[in-house]
Amino acid sequence: MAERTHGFAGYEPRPLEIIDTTLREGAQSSLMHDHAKYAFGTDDKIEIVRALILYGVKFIELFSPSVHPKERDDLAALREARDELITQTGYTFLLAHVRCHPDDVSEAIDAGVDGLNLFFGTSLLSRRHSHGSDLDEIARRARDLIESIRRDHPHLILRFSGEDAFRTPLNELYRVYDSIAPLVDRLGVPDTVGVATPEAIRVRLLQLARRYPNASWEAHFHDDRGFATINALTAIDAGARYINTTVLGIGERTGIPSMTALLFNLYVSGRHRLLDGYRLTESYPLNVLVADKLHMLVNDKEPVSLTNRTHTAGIHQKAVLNDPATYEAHPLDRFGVTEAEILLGPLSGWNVIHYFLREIHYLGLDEETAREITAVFKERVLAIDSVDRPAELLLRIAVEEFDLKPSTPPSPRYTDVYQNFDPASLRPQRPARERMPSAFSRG
Ligand code: HCA
Ligand code: CU
Repeated sequence: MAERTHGFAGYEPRPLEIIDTTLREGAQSSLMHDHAKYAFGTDDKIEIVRALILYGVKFIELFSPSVHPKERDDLAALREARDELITQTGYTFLLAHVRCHPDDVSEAIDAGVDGLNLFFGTSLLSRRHSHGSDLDEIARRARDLIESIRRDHPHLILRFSGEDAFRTPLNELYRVYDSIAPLVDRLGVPDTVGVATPEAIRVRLLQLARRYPNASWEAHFHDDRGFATINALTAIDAGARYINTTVLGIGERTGIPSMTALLFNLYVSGRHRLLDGYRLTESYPLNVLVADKLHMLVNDKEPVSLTNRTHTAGIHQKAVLNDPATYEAHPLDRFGVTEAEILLGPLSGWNVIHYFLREIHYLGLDEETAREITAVFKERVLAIDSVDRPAELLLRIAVEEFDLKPSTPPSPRYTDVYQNFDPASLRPQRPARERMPSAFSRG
């Protein structure tokens, strides 16, 4: 490992370090294809970075400033946002994702990042079709560049990844990593096209750890086969300390692991030591924040979501009434999926209120009305006494002031929808439709 004479030197990495890449990998999501609809503006990025820092993330990956002048300007704004939080949360490292190219590197350094996440395609396909360098040339160019960065900027945190590492035969990966491993703080093994299986990861990380016993490993898995989260969990078991995630798992094609899905899985499998320093109850609000930027709800494949606390099947509902644990195995309230967070979370907006009123309480309303109700609710909710639950206030406003009625008679199947938000609701309750009137007529 390199001599650590920089700011990172004083930092003791936790057993699990999330390297969040929502603003780099996430911004490459296919969702961003429709730029007019979805895009992270500077203010969005600041909000996301602040939320990540407050959540407990210490490493945030950003685009290289060479990608676009806008990225360079945004980087300055994000550094400022980060600096404002240092006294509250300690230091957060901002890392630029850069090609092994001297111009990209110097632009990132000039922009004042704390570290560089360098990458160079090592698989035969990227050698042939992407950059055209052979293995020896990759090794030489990366090594020369990294040596010069080390010499001139010893404080920088350096990582090197062989892009498409899981389609690069091990002996070929060795030819590149052998000369680079002693120079960097972390080695990355990205599964760029989502081919890896848990078994392949276990074997490969074991072999790599044997060859480079002093290296720290960073893992990055794409979800093409639906394995991204299980692969990340496996990599952690196999010794990777640094894991790339994004909020909601957004990224190229099917994306990479969702941060909250990963932490949730670690929690339910009792790996609490790995969760040190992460504010798990902020998980749901963080998901809502990013979903909101994408003009969507937290998606239904995300474990830390509102939809994961609803039960529609009649037979499920009956059992849940007797004991919610029958169909709810997981403590989602620990991850912030509670009525209070849903409605009062600092990031809750009109669309979650729209969903809450329509899908949870079956009130017929359009988006415009949801916006209006949200404005009234937000203004009034600050003044309510602690006995008055926010959901009751919201329903009173919706029914008494906006005259909302239950939407078109729900089909019999949907009368049985049942939600379980709070630990208090662990006691038996009547079905949702019967409960509804008491929710807004108090006492
Ligand atoms: C990319 C590809 C990448 C890089 C990951 C890494 C991948 O978009 O440049 O630098 O470790 O999946 O290989 O995201
Ligand atoms: Cu990727």
